[in-house]
Amino acid sequence: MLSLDGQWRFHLAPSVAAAPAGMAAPDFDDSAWGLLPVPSSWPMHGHGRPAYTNVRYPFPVDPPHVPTENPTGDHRLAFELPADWPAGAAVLRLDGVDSCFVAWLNGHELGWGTGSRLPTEFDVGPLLRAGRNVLAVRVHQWSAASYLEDQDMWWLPGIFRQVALLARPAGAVDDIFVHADYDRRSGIGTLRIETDVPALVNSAELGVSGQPTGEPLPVGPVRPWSAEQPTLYDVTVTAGGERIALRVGFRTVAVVDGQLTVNGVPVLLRGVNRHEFHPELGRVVPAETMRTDLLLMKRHNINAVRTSHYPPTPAFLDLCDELGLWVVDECDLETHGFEPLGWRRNPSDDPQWGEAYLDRMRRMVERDKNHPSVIVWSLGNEAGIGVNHGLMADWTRSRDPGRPIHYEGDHECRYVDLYSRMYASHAEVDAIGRRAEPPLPDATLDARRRAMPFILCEYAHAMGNGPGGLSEYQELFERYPRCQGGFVWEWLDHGVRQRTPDGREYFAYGGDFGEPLHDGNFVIDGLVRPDRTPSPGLVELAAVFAPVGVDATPTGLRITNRYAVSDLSHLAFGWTIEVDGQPVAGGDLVVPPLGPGEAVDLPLSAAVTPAAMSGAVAGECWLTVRVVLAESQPWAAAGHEVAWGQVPLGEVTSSPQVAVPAPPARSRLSAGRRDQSTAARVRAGLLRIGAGHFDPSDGTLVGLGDVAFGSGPRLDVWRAPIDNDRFGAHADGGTPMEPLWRAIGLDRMSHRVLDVAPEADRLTVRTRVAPAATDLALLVSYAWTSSGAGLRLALDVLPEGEWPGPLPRLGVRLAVPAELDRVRWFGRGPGEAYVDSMRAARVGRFTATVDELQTPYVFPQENGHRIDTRWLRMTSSTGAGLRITGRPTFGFTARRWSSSELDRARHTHDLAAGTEVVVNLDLAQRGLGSGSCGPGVLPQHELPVAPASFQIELTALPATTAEPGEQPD
Ligand code: IPT
Repeated sequence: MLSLDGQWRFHLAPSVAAAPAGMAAPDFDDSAWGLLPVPSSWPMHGHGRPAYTNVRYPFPVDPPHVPTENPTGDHRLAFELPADWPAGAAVLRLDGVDSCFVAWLNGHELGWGTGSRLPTEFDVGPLLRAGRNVLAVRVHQWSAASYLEDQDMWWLPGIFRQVALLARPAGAVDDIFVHADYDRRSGIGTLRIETDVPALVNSAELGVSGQPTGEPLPVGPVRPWSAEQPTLYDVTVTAGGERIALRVGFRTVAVVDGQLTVNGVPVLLRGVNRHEFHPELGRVVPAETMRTDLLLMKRHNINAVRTSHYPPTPAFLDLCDELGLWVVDECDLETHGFEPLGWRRNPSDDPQWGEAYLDRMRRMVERDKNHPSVIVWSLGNEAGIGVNHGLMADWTRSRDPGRPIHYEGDHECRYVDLYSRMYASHAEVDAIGRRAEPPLPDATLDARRRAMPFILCEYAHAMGNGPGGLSEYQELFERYPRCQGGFVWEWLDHGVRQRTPDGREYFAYGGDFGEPLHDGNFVIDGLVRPDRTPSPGLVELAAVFAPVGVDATPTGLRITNRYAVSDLSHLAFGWTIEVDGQPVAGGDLVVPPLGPGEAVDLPLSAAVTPAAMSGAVAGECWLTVRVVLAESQPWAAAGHEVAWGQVPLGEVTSSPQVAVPAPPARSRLSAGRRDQSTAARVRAGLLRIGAGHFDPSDGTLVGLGDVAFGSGPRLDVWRAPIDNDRFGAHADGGTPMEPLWRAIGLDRMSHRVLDVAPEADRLTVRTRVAPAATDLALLVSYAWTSSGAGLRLALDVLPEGEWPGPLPRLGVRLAVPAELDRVRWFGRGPGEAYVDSMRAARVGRFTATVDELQTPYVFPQENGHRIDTRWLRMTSSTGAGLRITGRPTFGFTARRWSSSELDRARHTHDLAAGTEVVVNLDLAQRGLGSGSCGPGVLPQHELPVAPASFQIELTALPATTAEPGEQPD
């Protein structure tokens, strides 16, 4: 093989007519052309610009015609044929060219190709010359084939996968098809290798020596291939002087009794949809990035990939074979842009397009059939339904009966073997799990579909902050044998790395390149950022997908093995007990080597009761069990955490009482007045309760001990809308929240002071909080009392009027000096968590800076919320600051900008630190849901407008006040 990747000469013309004549001639003078790397997406190298649309075609829908303005990229490469290149047949292979090309070698036209994510091969042997050869490739951005490639991604033309020359010895194999079945009862594998010419099979590992291809060879017992244990055997096939190295995995895929099984065992797909994208290179994904993607997936308990919505770079499937992932390999086919037109003239049902559909399916199956990781063929995505899908399915079934066929758009499951849906709500999945979905009109089709396994080929749209509701889906997948999991949409944010003129980096999305038609940040909907930084959504997914359950029971804990084939012997279990977030005891946990699906209940020993805990710390006591790899795996080192769980052990009260921090020694505001009683009085224009000072005109807290508030705690119901608030709930027909909230005016509430009523040791402030132009209101009462060193706030909220929808949040907002940027808390963490996305947040004691609390979503929105906080300290470098104690808990965000600034920002660089830290203390926030494409927030995670009460305590911390059990800052 000779790789032809490298620097090529390149010229871009705005149309076919404007492209240079004669450029295919070997002696054409291309010296004035620039250089372009191949493979590449040319708009990523300054030639034209990327453009993003989701569903809509960026050109008039007039199949098969495309615009006259058709960017045409001419590529030329002069290469030396190595002196020892064998004479005879040779093949030129282009693994991916978007979208249509013509190729010439030494001035001879080789032919043309379409099918951007599919290989094209040309016989070139007789055209090769000793020494210098010239390859010319003319690529058109648009072609009739573009109608079949309307996937939700950037439009990026170019030769974006490798180009190679392959010598083909006489008598060598042109086609090879490995069938490697596994019989679970006997443990025997059957290897049958089909070749187009006679050839010999060898494998030292399998004890096969010089057997002819074509015959079934019983081997073994063998270790079967699975995503959990991806055993591969080296096999060679020899013919025509050529030896072909294969890596063979034995596995048998079958639908048995309404379940998708591999090697006789039902599989649960814990999957993601993966597009191929790189923030600088576009459609070119370097090998290291591909590996990074897969390692991240494995480390986050993902066991399956749908190659949405086209076959991936071939090397990706080698890695899936090696590292172990179940793959749904999807054909390069989508005609979604016909949907807004009522599917009029959709190619899927037009026989003129039949051969084009078949060609795509054939090329995918023939390319990828020897990968054990590929367990399902998918006919494509969002192309409506039509006779051409039938052609694809029929051909595939006859060519490869060993894999079931998937296509979500086939709602009646006429052509497919699996029932698949996208973005079905939890309630719908529940009905499908019970095989109780609404019937199809045709009874035969209905019976057939009802007997099929069910998967969600897309669910839990990971756009921006979210998705919420993952654990509720997983419960359904685990409850119903018919529900075999699914694929979260999607793996990656397709943001394009850019810099502002002053050098600040950000990621661009639709519209940022001046596209007249675009779909904005809908292309930013992944579990990892464009640079592959995991989002909180991915961390949540890892916890939800954990292959080992660690759950509290009334008497202890239950360990559940959720693997399909592995026992637990590759894992180590450790436990820790923490009181008020401080470790007091720990050790190893002995867990029997449970088989797949087995569980064991472990009672807690008397040694871990709160009474038995001693030490300086009192408070909440938690047992945490961590499950880690006992030994290194190819995808993670020993000690990597695969699961964890917590058991609440109650309160430790036997220890000495925690000392309440003393009031500030030298308080700027209260100097000289500490001997006075805590009764409320007006002094120097301020109203004082204990250590707190209030503005008598509106009852706002202006200072507490040494802490001066930029603004005191005040009711707040607004959050910078998340994408799931902004877009319509697609599957449950719900309305998007953001327009409703803005119409009501939640982003512009005004606070009218009704009453400021100081009493002995108490200040009651009543306000009416309401937006302009409506008669809706929240009547708020703030009752402030002294708690000695600090202040207690009891907040009561009473709604007035008919509120049409839920609130984004309910709590108070305050602003503290910018230097109080060191944050420590006891509650759930370490990462952000919301009521419907908190499986990954454990109860513990955590530290972060204000800057570290932010999640820089590519499209700025509410983020960074910490839930179930018991106490929170915000201190400066001296250790002085503020402690907030929940009664019992609260959620918080702390950031250097306001929610309004966050709301207005369109890119991360729009946010600039101000002179304060804005802190929100929430009684509750509405859940995240998945409404940007799919069901909204589940009812139990909504935040309806209702009477509410909320209590917290604020204490000023003098410098170097430490939490019990800790060293001072
Ligand atoms: C679904 C598409 O299949 C997927 O490619 C992506 O566009 C996703 O939506 C949105 O991000 S189709 C939609 C109509 C449910």
